[in-house]
Amino acid sequence: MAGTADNGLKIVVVGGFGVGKTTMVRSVSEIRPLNTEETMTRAGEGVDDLTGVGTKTATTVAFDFGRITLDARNVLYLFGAPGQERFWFLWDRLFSGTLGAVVLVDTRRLADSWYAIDRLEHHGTPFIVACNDFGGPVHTEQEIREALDLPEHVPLVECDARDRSSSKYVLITLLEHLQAQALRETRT
Ligand SMILES: Nc1nc2c(ncn2[C@@H]2O[C@H](COP(=O)(O)OP(=O)(O)OP(=O)(O)O)[C@@H](O)[C@H]2O)c(=O)[nH]1
Ligand SMILES: [Mg+2]
Repeated sequence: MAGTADNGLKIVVVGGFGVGKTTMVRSVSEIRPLNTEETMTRAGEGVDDLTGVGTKTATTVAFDFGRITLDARNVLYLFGAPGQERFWFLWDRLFSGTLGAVVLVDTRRLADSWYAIDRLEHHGTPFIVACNDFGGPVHTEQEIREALDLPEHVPLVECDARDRSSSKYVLITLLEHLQAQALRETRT
């Protein structure tokens, strides 16, 4: 990796099992991302709830890692969290030193995102919520905000994690949110 960038910004993509975190890190990273995926085996049957993610064959067991160069001095390091409940103990470590987070949501399984939001609020890590398009029922923004108990100041966007420009837009929304928050803090 280039030794020139002197400002590494850490961003985490978090959310429930199979919401598309690895897909998002893969689609935006400019390096071939490090994935710590393992094939899902029959041992996971009955443990992993595959409702809505029936065709899934691999799952993240540690984290995904990707990189995006912003300019000559600033680099984004993207970490994708593991989604399965038995790996959630890794999240608190992953959140340390994080500038901000994207909570990816599958609107068919909104409750799966509660824990991620709860942990981020606990850590005081700023975040935005991105609804990944799985072709599920269309909810209004208000319905999603209510289901997630999401305050008005937290941005809520839609995305397709498989699409590079869509995933980029999510990251830009997060960076703008962080910038706006930093501005507010310097004024007060
Ligand atoms: N339809 C649709 N499928 C998607 C989208 N994003 C990801 N997928 C698919 O959903 C499945 C799960 O994606 P992953 O990226 O592995 O999800 P994950 O959140 O990393 O999963 P874990 O690490 O196991 O928690 C894969 O089969 C993807 O191809 C999307 O935007 N739309
Ligand atoms: Mg994954």
